[in-house]
Amino acid sequence: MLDLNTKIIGKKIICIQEVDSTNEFAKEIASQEKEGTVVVADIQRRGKGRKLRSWVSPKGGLWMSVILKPNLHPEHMPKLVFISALAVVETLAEFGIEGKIKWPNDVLVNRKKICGILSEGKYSTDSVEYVVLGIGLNVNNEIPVDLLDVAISMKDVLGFRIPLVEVFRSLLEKLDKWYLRYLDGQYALILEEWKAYSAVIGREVRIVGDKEEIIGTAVDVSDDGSLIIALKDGALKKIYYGDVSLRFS
Ligand code: BT5
Repeated sequence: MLDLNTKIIGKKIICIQEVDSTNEFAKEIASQEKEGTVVVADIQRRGKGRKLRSWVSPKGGLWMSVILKPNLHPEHMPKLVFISALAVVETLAEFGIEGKIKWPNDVLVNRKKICGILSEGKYSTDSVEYVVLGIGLNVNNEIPVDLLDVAISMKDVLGFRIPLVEVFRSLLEKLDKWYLRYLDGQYALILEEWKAYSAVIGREVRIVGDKEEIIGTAVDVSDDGSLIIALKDGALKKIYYGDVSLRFS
């Protein structure tokens, strides 16, 4: 039994040995579940990233999805990715690892991706039915050769394996703490903390979106989840989607 100290997150935990995707599984059951229910799997056969990219999910990693039903306007949904990244960074810190957040959904260690976050949801223009927050954290799993330049695990950083269940417990507790702050409307605190751990703020970045590529300096994040870029001519532009790479690093 997991001895959890949480108010909402993890009151019910569904553990599966092997599943296509914990996010897909969680979405299927989300309407019937109370918020806080967590789906966790040893292995994902078809772990998903954004835009149909795949997320490599062999045994040894933490692959989980949390069902949330915040009674808030959908405009506040992007901040759920921020609180997830904060919970991951704090969890890493508990194990002596310094993580940095790369907008919008990555946590990096030594400039390599240790965690990806995928938020999906069902909502109308003015209310949220549910949000599924998917978190993939490389813990003891092997990183495939073709990702070794861009991905890293906690085991690789520390040089030894750590109990997956301890990482899971820590992450659920941190997520619970940040989710309570989120429900309490502590958005300024969330943005400030996020910025404190950001790998992008103050840096020159290149952002590849669906239709355009932008180069500029990342100066801030906004309450609506966007990244604010100062362009060469000094104009500010809000970016809502894209892949960021840090320049001159
Ligand atoms: C993400 O997408 O980073 C979101 C990943 C979310 C995974 C979790 S696991 C639990 C839940 N269930 C799911 O099915 N998904 C969620 P994106 O920013 O699009 O990044 C995807 C890219 O990351 C891939 O194209 C690879 O380059 C890289 N990648 C794949 N597997 C990785 C891994 N295990 N570690 C680090 N990088 C990886």
